[in-house]
Amino acid sequence: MSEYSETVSWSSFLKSIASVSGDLSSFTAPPFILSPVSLSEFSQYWGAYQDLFLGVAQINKQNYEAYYPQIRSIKSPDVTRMLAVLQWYLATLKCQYTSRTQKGAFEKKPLNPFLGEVFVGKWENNESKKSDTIFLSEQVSHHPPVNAFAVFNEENNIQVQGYSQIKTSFSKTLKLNVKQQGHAILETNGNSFLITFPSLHLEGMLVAAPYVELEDTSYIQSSCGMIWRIEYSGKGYFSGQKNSFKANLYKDAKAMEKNEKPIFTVNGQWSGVSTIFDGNKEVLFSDQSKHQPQPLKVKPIENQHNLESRKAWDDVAKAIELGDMKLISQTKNKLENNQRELRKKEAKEKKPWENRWFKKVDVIKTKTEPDFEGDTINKLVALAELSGISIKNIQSGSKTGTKEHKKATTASHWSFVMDNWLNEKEITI
Ligand code: 0T9
Repeated sequence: MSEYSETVSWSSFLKSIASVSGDLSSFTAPPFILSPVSLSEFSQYWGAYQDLFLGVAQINKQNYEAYYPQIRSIKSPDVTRMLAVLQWYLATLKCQYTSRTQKGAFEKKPLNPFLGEVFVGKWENNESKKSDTIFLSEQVSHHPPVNAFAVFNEENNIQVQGYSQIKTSFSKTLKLNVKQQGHAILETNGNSFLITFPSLHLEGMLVAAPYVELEDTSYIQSSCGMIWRIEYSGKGYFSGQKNSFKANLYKDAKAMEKNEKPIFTVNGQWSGVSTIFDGNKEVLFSDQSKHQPQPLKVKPIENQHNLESRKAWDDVAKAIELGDMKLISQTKNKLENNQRELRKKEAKEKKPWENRWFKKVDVIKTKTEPDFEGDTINKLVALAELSGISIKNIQSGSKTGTKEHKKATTASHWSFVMDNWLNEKEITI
């Protein structure tokens, strides 16, 4: 419970939600629940654990047995890589979904990015530029909001890219339910992995202290055939703890569908400790407290481009920090009116906004045109086929057998265009 739970502003906010139930962006929330951080910053967490991220790229035939000395039954570099990918993924979950709300704080409503908003930075690893990890995030659509991102390290030959689009709805009990569309694709040294996104909901709304709990299932399908099925639950299902999960590693999607015995099972809290069942005993798999996220290096606001998130939202962020409702809506309106004017101008001149580093690729159409751009899209199609996961524009991780899959007609996905970044003239890291 937060100190705000009994305030008039919170209860009237809850009432307005209960009566309309719909698009969150249309509500005026009380200032204490507003975050000065834009949603375009959230995808940085894919790279926050540099040790785990780069660690995935370094696995080879010579060293794979040394990665998890406590686990005896690892038989190939592919298995080590699956474990390392899961470990990195779990760490990113912690960053994406809980770190912001620790130490007694709670989830706040992030700023809603505008079309073309970017957020960029890097993780410096040592002297050479090639060994830096670059992070790019771009708001590729405003209605509906879609954020695309890429994290890459040239020297280590590893890259993760993807995009996320969320759909929110309130239940009658004022639970905020969030479904995600999109995916992430990790590529390193000839291996690729399709990562789907879990559904989530916010708990604690009634007491004005919301926090995220993940639910349902997500998958990590590897080009080597193996697949992780990760199931999430809150307090009380697999264990008495919040942020619980259970991940099963299968040799392929067929074995998963048939519920064959998994190669490995990992159990625990994605925000804390998890263990792995090895032969006949449970050993430690991952302890999140042993890994520290590395802060992203971002240019000071003075040196930023107008499209860069922190510069563009600076006035609004300051108003939020002051808790000044009037100033918040003044500064926000200014930004939003500017955006509306821009869209009008573009419509009049018939020059629609052009995305910067990402391109929307129609997978159904391009499948028959072999010369389409973006090798990663080929991988997406291949990995989806291996896993039985739908390639259409429906909830992330839905299977091809579902009604939604049969009903859906489009399959367009955002893909990173490296050349556009290499030719970028205005925005620097
Ligand atoms: C993609 C992530 C996503 C975005 C956020 C639901 C949420 C917006 C989407 C799914 C990232 O990779 C992972 C993490 C957290 C998600 C956010 C948590 C959250 O509360 C917001 C929603 C839209 C709200 O702002 C709810 C407002 C509420 C706190 C007060 C009314």
